[in-house]
Amino acid sequence: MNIKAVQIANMFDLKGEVVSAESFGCGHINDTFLIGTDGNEKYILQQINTSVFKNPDALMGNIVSVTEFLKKKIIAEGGDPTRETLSVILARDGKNHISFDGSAWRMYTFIDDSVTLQTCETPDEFYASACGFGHFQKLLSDFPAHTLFESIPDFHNTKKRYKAFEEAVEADIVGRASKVTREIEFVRERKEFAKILVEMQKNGELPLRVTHNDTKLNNVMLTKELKPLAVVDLDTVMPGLSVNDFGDSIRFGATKAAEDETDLSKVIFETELFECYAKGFLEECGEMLTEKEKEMLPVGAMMMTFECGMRFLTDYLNGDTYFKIQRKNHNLDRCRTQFRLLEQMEEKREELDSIIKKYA
Ligand code: ADP
Ligand code: GN1
Ligand code: MG
Repeated sequence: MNIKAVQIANMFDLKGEVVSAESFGCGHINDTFLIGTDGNEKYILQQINTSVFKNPDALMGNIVSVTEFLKKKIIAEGGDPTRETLSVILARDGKNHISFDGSAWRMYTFIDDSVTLQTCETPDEFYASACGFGHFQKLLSDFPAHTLFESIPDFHNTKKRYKAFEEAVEADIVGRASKVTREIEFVRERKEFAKILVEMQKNGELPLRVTHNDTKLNNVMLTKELKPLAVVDLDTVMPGLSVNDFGDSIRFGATKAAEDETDLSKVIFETELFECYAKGFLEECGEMLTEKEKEMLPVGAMMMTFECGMRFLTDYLNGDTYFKIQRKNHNLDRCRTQFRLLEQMEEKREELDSIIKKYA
């Protein structure tokens, strides 16, 4: 039991007395706790990572307005607003989060009787996650984008991410660059590629939409029957590109290997998984996407895989200050799986294009 989490949980307006507080989930950014009470209610308590999210007030403003908007839509389509999106629990003083000892904390109801997957075992699971994220995209299609605070500026600006990578190589503050010359070269060979989507957005070929921006498998909850239930981890809901939302799911889920698998022979990009994600995503939100967006979905997959691998490498070079790590070289292991997946996507590009054409 985490005593500090219990103390903080008691500052929120909960039904029942807090009886347990245990670390929960596998997120790389926030610290998450499952809070048990002496009644039937369970809650999710999170310490917001304020070195990543520097303005928790504005961040929570986003989450409250997005979830209120979603709840109205969910009610209108006959769904259950208490289970199909996050519900923010207010603190006893009426605020939507708590500042405690310089840190920021928030509480959600726990979405019970649900499943969060860390890897995909079957195409059906991945299809369900695609429907979940595709539906989320559709529900937010008329959300007023200008009211959203940009919680992490330039989050998927791959061109700027490339610049940050070169700066990390140059500074080499923990002396690791000489250990990863192959990975550095891999990134440099793709310097031009890094710019493609950023430039298409700038010149109007791809529209900015309200997107999730962190669509990995463990950010969508499924029912026990493996049907889509709720999209969580709404910190990065901001204006972004639909192809990146598609792509981030593919980079994480279109393989049976974990993101940090060290045996690269197991890191196999599964075209079959790509296909069932494409099918589910396009069934849910294909109608609202432009022809160009659909055409660029495979590039979104390659871009997010490239960008994420490059971010892991950058963090490794910077001494592991951004992503939580559980072991030595963790970020390097993560980087290598991403680059292995990207190589396979590049080889299979034509096949991926024709799969998209089939469902577009
Ligand atoms: P991070 O930003 O660190 O990834 P998340 O918000 O994704 O944090 O939370 C971590 C994990 O906790 C999620 O992957 C999910 O499994 C679980 N989780 C988050 N919110 C809820 C909730 N309201 N109900 C049940 N589980 C949740
Ligand atoms: C982080 O928060 P989490 O674990 O869902 C990261 C994503 C990365 C992902 C890699 C805010 O996601 O951008 O793609 O790790 N989130 C943030 O697993 O940086
Ligand atoms: Mg998460």
